[in-house]
Amino acid sequence: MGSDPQNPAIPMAILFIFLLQFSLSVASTSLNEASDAVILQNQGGRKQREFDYFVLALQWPGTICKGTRHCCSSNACCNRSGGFSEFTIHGLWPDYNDGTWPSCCTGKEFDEKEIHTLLEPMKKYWSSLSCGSPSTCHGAKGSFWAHEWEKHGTCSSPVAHDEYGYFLTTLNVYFKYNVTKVLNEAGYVPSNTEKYPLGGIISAVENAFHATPLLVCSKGAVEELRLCFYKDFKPRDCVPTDSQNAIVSSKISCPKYVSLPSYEPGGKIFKFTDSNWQYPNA
Ligand code: U2P
Repeated sequence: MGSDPQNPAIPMAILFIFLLQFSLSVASTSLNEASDAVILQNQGGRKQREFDYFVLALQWPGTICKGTRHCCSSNACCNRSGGFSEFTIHGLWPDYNDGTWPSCCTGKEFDEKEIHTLLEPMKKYWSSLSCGSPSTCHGAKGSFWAHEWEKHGTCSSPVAHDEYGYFLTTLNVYFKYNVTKVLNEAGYVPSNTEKYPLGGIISAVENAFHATPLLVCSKGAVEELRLCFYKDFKPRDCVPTDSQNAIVSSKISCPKYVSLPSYEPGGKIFKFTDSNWQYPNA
């Protein structure tokens, strides 16, 4: 069927109907998605509703490693050659808008085999910076990755469906929103002598990603920087709360001027005792 070149109203009308149908189908999909919100049930039978948004929590190894008192083979502060000059991943956390979050949503236990193709970037960018085995959801002890998957990853449905999807998604978001690069370009580089304005760091991230991050400090040094995302991974402002009872905002947790300490493992000498590394004088 040819269209009348003298009367563009006919194809325009067809286009309009098509666009109308398309937008209605998109709208009905979103409505269905809203009404089909996932209710997750953890092993204890506790029901938890679908999360509202994601927090990508990044840690600053220079600050965390400086507090290392005890070494072991799983602590990258002790055994990483070349030190750290960038943020590494703490976790991707599904959160609620009210500042709380779901946790331990299914009984799916961590299985390293499922992410064997991701191990190289995982070791480098999602390093464990402590020896303590964080307790996992079901009373068991596990690795850092096991903890993050079992506590947070299992709650990230319907966005990430399984362990591989959870870790791959997190790595991709981490690489796409490269905070270290943004800060370096703004002149905020690792240093054991410089102090930087907190507002300047926040503005640099806001200018790059058009959303407000949350910073957590320890003794005046940046310990964590958190970026927040809608479920489609478009950046959004972070909610300045940390747990049900304690409000944590960058302003409360961090002073006006903060440091980004550098860290070289060679700067400290560790001794190896049996399965644990310790400071010589520990
Ligand atoms: O901040 C202390 C710990 O609480 C968990 N947390 C914090 C903020 C948030 O938005 N979501 C969240 O889960 C983290 O627990 P972890 O993963 O370390 O067990 C955070 O470290």
